[in-house]
Amino acid sequence: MRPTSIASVAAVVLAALTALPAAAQSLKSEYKVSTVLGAPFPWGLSAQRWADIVKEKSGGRINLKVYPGAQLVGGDQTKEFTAMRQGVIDMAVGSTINWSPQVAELNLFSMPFLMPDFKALDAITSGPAGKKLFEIIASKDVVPLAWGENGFRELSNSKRDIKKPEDLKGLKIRVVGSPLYNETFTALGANPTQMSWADAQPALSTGAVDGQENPLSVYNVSKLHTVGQKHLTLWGYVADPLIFAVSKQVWTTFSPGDQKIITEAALEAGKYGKEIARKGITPEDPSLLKEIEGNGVTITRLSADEQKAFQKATVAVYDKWKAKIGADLVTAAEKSVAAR
Ligand code: X2X
Repeated sequence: MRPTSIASVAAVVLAALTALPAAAQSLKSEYKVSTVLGAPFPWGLSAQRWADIVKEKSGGRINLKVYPGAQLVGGDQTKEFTAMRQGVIDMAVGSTINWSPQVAELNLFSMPFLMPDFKALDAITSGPAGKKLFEIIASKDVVPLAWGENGFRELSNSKRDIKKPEDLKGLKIRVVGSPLYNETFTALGANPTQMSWADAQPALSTGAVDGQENPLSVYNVSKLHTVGQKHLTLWGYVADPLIFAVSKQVWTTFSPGDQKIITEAALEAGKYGKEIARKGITPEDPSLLKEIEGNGVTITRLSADEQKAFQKATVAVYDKWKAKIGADLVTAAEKSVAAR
């Protein structure tokens, strides 16, 4: 070997060696995690739990920071998925509703009266439909890691108790995200209007809208009783799981060991999120319901027949969207619910 080639081999070896520590240090000082709701909402608490576990398990090397209020996308929660896809947002704990404009199949969870209870929701997310949805998300440059929970979305308004579809007639109801919500509320005789959560709260307090639908934890932490939302109906028409996910562009920069840490932490945080989102709203533990009633709110519980009337009124919407979402996927979900 001539001296010059020895020198050039040495240069290559040296470059490779110096690149090693550089690769090990390629972690960013902060990974931005987008959410709509921060702590003390269960949503934000579960995102924070993800960050805490990752920090601990990585010995402080990997720093996730939660940015609530969809602030990384200027408050427009329906742009979160696209921003993550493009790598503008590193990570998110996002709602299937907010991602449904980009991932149409996620409308599955917004199908009226598909899921009668938590078992049904879990049967879907842990079954073939849930697996398929993760595959679809992964095909769009976003790596889904775990399911979390916002919750069953119950109906509140400032005007009257809602016991039958006719009671909704003419009420202005704030909805989010997908046109499926517009169609569901229109079928029920209401007057739906779409807006972000950031816009919804002032709209409720000025009376620009009469009502909204959100999980009871959201209703309570947001103190919606203080903006006139004194009529609450438990109708369980849809449930809203969350997904812990990482932008693919960011994901590929992590070592397999760090990917494992981030995945396991997401699974643990998701489990925790489900637990706290379900607290206080079951027959065994109605503490949150009691607290809401204590604030002077009338809670209307529907009998099976009363609930059927709402379901009947939305069947045409369900059938139309079953075809739109994909009959195979919806059928797989229906089978998981039936077999729960
Ligand atoms: O906007 C809503 O209603 C909320 C907070 O539940 C979601 O982000 C889906």
